[in-house]
Amino acid sequence: MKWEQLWLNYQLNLDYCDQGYFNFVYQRSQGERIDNAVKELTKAAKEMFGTSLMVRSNLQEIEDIEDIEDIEDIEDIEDIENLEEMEKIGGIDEQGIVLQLKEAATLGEEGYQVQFEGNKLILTACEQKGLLYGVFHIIRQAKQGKPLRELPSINIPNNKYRMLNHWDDFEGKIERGYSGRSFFFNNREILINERTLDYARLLASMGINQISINNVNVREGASELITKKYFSEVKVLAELLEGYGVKLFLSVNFASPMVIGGLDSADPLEERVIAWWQEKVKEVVENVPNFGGFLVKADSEGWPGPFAYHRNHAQGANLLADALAPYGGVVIWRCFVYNCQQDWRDTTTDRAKAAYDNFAPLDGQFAPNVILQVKNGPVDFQVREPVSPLFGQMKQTNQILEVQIAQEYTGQQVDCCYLVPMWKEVLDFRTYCGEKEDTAADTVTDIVADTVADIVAGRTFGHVACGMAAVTNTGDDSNWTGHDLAAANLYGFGRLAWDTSLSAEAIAREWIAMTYNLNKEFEDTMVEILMGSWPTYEKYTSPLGIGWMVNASHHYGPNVEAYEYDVWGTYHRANHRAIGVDRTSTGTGMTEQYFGPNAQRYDHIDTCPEELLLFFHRVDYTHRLRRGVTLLQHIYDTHFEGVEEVEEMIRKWNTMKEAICPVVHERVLERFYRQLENSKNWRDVINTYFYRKTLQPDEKGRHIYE
Ligand code: GCV
Repeated sequence: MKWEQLWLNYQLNLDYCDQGYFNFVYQRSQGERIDNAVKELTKAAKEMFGTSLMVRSNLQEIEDIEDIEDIEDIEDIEDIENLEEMEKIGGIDEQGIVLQLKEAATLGEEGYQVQFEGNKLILTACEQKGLLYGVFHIIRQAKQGKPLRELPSINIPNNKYRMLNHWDDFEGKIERGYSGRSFFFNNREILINERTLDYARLLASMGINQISINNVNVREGASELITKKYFSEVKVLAELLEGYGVKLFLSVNFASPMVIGGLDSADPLEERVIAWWQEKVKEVVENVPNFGGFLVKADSEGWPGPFAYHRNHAQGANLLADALAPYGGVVIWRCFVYNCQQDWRDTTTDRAKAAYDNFAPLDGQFAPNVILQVKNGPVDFQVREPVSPLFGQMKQTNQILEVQIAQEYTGQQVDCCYLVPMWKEVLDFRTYCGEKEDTAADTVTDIVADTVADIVAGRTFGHVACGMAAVTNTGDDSNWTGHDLAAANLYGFGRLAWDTSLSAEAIAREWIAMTYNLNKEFEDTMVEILMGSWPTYEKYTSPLGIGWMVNASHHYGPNVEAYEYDVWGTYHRANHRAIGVDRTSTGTGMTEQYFGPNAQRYDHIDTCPEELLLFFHRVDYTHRLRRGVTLLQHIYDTHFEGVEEVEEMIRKWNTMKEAICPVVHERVLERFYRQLENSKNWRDVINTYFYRKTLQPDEKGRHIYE
């Protein structure tokens, strides 16, 4: 199957002011990633400007220069050590881009610097990766039609880890995948082809530097990925990705010593288990030298973990971390640990408290190469959740923020839902984790950098291994993401993970400019569609942070009580009078997991942000919201509005018919019609449910089915 190029689809733009720079590349330093950067520049120059990029590299130039007769100063060609020197002597002075590696402590491993000298743009980095990212930035600038002189002079990523997690199963299906099958696996074989290469290019272009390729639910024999049966393919894949600055990780089963090792235990404190992991990691690293490490889902939704041996998660994670440490590898350990066998009649157990309860007390006990991966919210990627209270609690533990690009609960890439605004809210959330600091004279008392973005970037506690990860939304559909507009989420995640200060709108505009060729008016229309899409989705689905109310198992479409009497701990407990779980200090006590100002804000119904009202409080339908309407009326209003807004999105999309390629326009339109049906279904099911509970009609007399 042929696949599209997303934002790397270089279109001809002969009006671009700085295309002259794409005539020459002076490659002053050598290496595989730099070669890949040059290949990308060559491709971009050809497709955007019809130019054949001339590449001058040290080695080539030494050969070329022998042909230059009038360079009298050169007595011994071997004395010329580098291209820079030769450029001076030989007068090679065409407009172009210089790529050079130089020591510069401030740029770190991945940053780059842009300077202009005469008619050359000098791109400098300490490591090859920096040049690769810099080149993609130059191309991005050109693709948006912006002058190269407007590039920031220095660009360094905010987060060290910028990771995608694939939930690809070994047979080729993708868990919560809505865009076809895996392009990594088919029938327990690893796929490596032209598409893999294009994927690596896409990853580097948005700044992603780590991926785990297999599902955290390590099923269908995927445990064998760390056996000799698969080493040669894993190695080839790791090398291909490495060429684009991407480290390969594998998800592993905590019980691997039993599943593939023939032991009868996986107890993290048992000597033979420890020895097994050490031997296993050695074998992996010997065969796959670029290997990044493991991603682990343990004691979670039925998957094995240290609890089976009465050990805690620090003991579990350290077992793998100690084995990886000699090779510089890391363990990314997920905090998605909760009781999934709850009795709905038990009102004291609160799933939302579980990650905090299981991990916060272990702060200080994790090995330095363990990184805890924490979902953005305390439950599970719902359309609206508060930020997980675990952020800020673990001062001595590396943390990664996990979000979900795949829209499991936000429309499954059928409904348009641009998620960058949600992630921005999470990143900008102030935890107030500095407030409880010791006030003794010699300790830091004011930690002002206390947002989630600060914490995962390492600014708050000085962690060096931390960042952001996301469950990806890619598959083998020709457009990669099922819904064409869902590619904005993929791109947006990468860009945000690199620079958390970017606004959601700026990212949307950038993605649009990179992907489509639109005038300002159409760009604005598309921005409106994207920016309005999350609030719209929220309006027609479950109200005010209550979450769930989806069909069981596949999680698409409304089903108010599907999880109400089930074991998953996701209850709304609606009756004829009220709805919601009391998570305040007089309820389950979850609000107390937050630092002072947040704990107080969430604890009181009058100060609780209304979009989270039903997450933290049990509220009567007659309760008046700040805008004066009752809770019940708010539910009715938002559900009618949600459908109207989808209709408006479709109207807007139709105004863009001339501006978007017909195949894409039609593809998106088809999704919008499905979204409209979905929104109507949600509206009617939710409104009818609450009408039946309360027997109170809509104040505005709109139709609610009985
Ligand atoms: C990979 C949710 C999803 C599961 C997923 C799990 C997780 O429960 O429904 O499909 O499993 O999250 O994050 O591990």
